Amino acid sequence: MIDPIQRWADYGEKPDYAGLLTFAGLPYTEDPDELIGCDAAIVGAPMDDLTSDAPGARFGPRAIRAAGCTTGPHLATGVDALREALRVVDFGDAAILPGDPVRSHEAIQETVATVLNAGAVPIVLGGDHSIAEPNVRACVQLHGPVGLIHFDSHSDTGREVFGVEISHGTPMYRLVESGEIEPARYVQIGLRGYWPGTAEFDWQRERAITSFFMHDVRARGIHAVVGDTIQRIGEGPVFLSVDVDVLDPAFAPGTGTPEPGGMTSGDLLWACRELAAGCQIVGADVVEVLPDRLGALDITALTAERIVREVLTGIAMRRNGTGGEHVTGESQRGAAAPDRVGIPGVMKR
Ligand SMILES: [Mn+2]
Repeated sequence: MIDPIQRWADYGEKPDYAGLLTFAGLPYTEDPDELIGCDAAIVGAPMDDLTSDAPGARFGPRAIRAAGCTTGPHLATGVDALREALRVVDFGDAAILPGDPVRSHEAIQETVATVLNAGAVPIVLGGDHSIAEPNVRACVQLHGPVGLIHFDSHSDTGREVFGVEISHGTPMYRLVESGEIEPARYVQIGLRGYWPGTAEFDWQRERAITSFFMHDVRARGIHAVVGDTIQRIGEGPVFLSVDVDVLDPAFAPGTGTPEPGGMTSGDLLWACRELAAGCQIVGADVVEVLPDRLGALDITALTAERIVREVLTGIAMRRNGTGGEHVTGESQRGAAAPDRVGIPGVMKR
């Protein structure tokens, strides 16, 4: 295990641009034995062979890591998920093979399964959205059929895309048809634009899959939509899949199939934390980041990095009993922060 912060131990954090490139400066290992005792592990899945539109998501994991900063308590909740509340490591990238999506999916599934078998929650950085299939499959091997919370501007429930059955537009269809995702515990948030069509939505309706379209989010507000989602998911294991194209391209231009009229970063970050605090998340992925530069100037990768942090913060809140706003019934604003106001040295940024 290498802890990139070790050389800066006197300061408790390292400069973001220096040292080994890991997610949020987390300790790095490729040894499965060192996953024992971890609560969560970051896995990169740098493949984009199955995109139907712009390629480049293979560069996502590296860009998300580069967009990170070292950790400290979250200002809204007071939780330091990455270094205090949870034990989290960066488990590196799955051994994907360029041009061989089948064997790449096998490698992703195997790497995610290694994390799960050690008792840790896998957080997977994509990659095109086809990687949700091996990610969910690995979770199902351990937990049985799971629910799915799916942020996306597209449903990804095509039977095929351009006649191709294994694609970034089909993973959710395949996982429902195989019985691995429970359709009654499958909630989509943020759908908009012009795809898919009637056939796909008829198929979804027959299976009682829940769709909160972007116009629902706009009309009802994200707070109500997240509350309904927590109710639909209920008890039991659930996978969280975040396609960054759910965000408006103004917030996340670096993605393969951008669709105007989407969510704000603020709403998505809060929703990810709240859902992780309110549901039993057994695995998560953040996909379709097509970086256009390395480092924190890439706003899509930067937001993807923060999405992972919010998920981990929510998982920490669920475990320590703090819950989210839907559990406690009160807004977080002012709930966690006041006793830390004015304490020198708590936050350096
Ligand atoms: Mn998608």
